[in-house]
Amino acid sequence: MDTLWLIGLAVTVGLFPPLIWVLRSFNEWKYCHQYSTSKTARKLPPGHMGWPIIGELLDFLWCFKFTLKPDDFIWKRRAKYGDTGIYRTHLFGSPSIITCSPEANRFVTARAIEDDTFAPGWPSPELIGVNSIAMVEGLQHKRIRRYLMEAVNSPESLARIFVKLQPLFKAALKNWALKGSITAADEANQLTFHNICTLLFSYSNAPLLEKMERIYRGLRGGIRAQPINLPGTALHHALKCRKELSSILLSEMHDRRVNKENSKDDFLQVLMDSVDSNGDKLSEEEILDNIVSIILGGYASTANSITWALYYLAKYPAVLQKLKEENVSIRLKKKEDEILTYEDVKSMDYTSKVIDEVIRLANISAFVFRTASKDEEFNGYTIPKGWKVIVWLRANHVDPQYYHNPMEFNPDRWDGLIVKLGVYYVFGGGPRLCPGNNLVRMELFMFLHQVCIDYKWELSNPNASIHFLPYSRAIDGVKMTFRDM
Ligand code: HEM
Ligand SMILES: *[C@@H]1O[C@H](CO)[C@@H](O)[C@H](O)[C@H]1NC(C)=O
Ligand SMILES: *[C@@H]1O[C@H](CO)[C@@H](O)[C@H](O)[C@H]1NC(C)=O
Ligand SMILES: CC(=O)N[C@H]1CO[C@H](CO)[C@@H](O)[C@@H]1O
Repeated sequence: MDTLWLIGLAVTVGLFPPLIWVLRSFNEWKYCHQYSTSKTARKLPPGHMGWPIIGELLDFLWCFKFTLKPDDFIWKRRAKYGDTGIYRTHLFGSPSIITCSPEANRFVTARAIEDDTFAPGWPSPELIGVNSIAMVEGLQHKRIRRYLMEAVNSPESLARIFVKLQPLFKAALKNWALKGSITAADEANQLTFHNICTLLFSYSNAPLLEKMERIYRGLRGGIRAQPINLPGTALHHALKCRKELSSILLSEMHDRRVNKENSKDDFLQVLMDSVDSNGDKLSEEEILDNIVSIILGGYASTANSITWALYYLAKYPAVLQKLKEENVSIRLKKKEDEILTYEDVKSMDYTSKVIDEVIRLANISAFVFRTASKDEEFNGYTIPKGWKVIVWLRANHVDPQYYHNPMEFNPDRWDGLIVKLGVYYVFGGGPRLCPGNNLVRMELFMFLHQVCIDYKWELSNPNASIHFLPYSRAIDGVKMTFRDM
């Protein structure tokens, strides 16, 4: 009996290393064998494809969830394979290329619009919409983008935002102070959702806003979920929400079409009315899909920026003090109830640097995804057709090569600092550069202007740990006391 057991143990122990070796080699062989012979000129970037099925997911989770040092994922590969700026891996179910140097990131993102080499890598096209700016490619992308930019990024639109949003910011801040203590992330979400519905559809009554928020949550849940459409799944629910949203918006558009008096001064109206040089308009489907895209692109990102701004200003009182000082010259020039304008922000240098710094440090958009539509070469490495490309933006934003003492929140670092192209890439670049970049900056100008003059706040848990999945957030939602000055 004992001998049998011992033999069994010996065999098991003896088989263990070969088994590990087989498992460890399986993905490498499966995805890379056609590149490995020295005869082919094509060479994959350095890296490893990890374990069967899961690839390198465990290492990813290790860095993002357990050690809470997300960029170790990149630093480790740099240390092991050299600073190539491009690595191969297997993540989220696909063989993938990670790019992380400014040059490689720009190689993938900043290409001519007519070049369809890197298609968007979004999941669930049926939720985002096949006509969404984030889905379409090439000339169709250029066409849709022109309308969208007119709605959200033209000087006229941006100037009008100041009139529409400042009363909302003012009311929200007053309400926060009445509460005395708040969870900043929740309040910023609510405020931002109200803002975005106002800008898009001029919606402001509470039941309608609640309904829209519920629909949004359903949609978003589906985008993150497994792609299984059965009753009870998140995707199923999300598709239902999307239908509900369509019917609300189609009837809104219908009302505006049949009666000109129903037209309003908002993004939806611009999308409905604008004509291109051929006299063409967007179709209703195209408008719908892009309204969804604006909400998906603009809601959480703006709310997070507001939350992180409060967080960093609470941690760096000297910065807050300088920010306040800038208001003197601006506010003293104005009458009691006069609001900040689009013209004013051009002279708000320090506030502008605070905004740049918040967005640099807060990793609002940590990655961008693409799919390679054909084989492509970067610095002698092949990016194979069909592989996903993960454009790793975040590492460069805190790389000491480019930023002195990178983890410090220091708006003055921007005085005369010129980083090379692709380093400060918070809004991406090239033809898909974030179309909401000015919109979010204007919202932050309005918010910071009001909050720094009239209120004071203090973090309840200054040492709350920061988590990175699915996005960067303090684990307590940034609880704080919030009072009138
Ligand atoms: C701090 C806030 C924001 C950050 C950091 C951010 C970041 C980004 C990044 C990195 C991209 C590029 C994606 C790619 O290359 O595939 C992008 C695209 C996009 N963003 Fe933003 N964004 C922000 C706010 C907004 C806002 C307020 C809107 C609302 C209009 C918006 C709407 C979009 C849309 C529609 C796209 C897709 C553009 C295209 O594919 O051509 N974003 N954003
Ligand atoms: C932003 O990303 C960097 C690098 O991954 C990380 O060190 C930093 O803590 C992150 N900050 C936030 C607020 O997520
Ligand atoms: C937070 O941590 C710092 C040092 O790491 C410590 O001095 C401080 O007392 C802590 N604050 C709270 C509220 O725990
Ligand atoms: C810190 C600071 O100087 N704040 C000023 C901002 O502007 C108002 C005028 O509206 C002054 O009263 C504050 O002293």
